[in-house]
Amino acid sequence: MNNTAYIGLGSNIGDRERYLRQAVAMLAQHQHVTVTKVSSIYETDPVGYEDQDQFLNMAVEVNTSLSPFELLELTQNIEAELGRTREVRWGPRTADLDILLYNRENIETEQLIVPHPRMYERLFVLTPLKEICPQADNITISAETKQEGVRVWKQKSGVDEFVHSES
Ligand code: A4P
Ligand code: MG
Repeated sequence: MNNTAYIGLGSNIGDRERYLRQAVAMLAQHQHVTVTKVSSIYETDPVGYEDQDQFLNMAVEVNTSLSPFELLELTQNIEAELGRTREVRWGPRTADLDILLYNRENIETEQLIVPHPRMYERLFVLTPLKEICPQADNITISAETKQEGVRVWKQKSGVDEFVHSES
């Protein structure tokens, strides 16, 4: 369990909070993953493809013995299990899990790019990430980034409360 990774989560269909909680619980259930921190949940205006409902976004920190590629496989399985449809790029989804950081590694393959290439211009990624990730403190939000459209929706709690409370 000696790797630290940060995962960004988003949902904008159906019971959005429930999808986020289920996704975090499914990460936590994996034998080789421990969820160590959870951010607040934010309600965010859609970016990219704007004609869709508001998202809930959050970030989690995990400790894991999985490689970056194994972790990607896990996050994709969770997305599939939570019934994600992929009709429109940047379009609506029940649960989207992006690997934001994996230790301090730089990975550039066809399958996986870490740090996540679009995170630096996305307030809906950086705001929750900065809450839980000391190394993200140094990231400055670029001037072109829209500085609004991200509001706290549910305050941050402990991991156990987050995964187990049913509200
Ligand atoms: N991939 C490469 N690097 C990574 C990584 N670090 N983490 C590859 C996860 N996946 C990575 O992703 C496409 C491919 O990216 C994967 O097969 C994987 O091999 P996807 O999840 O299938 O497609 P997507 O999510 O529709 O596209 P993309 O480009 O990941 O979209 P984004 O950038 O995630 O944007 N607005 C708000 N407010 N909140 C949101 O959460 N999300 C999006 C989606 C748009 N607007 C949003 C939000
Ligand atoms: Mg994605």
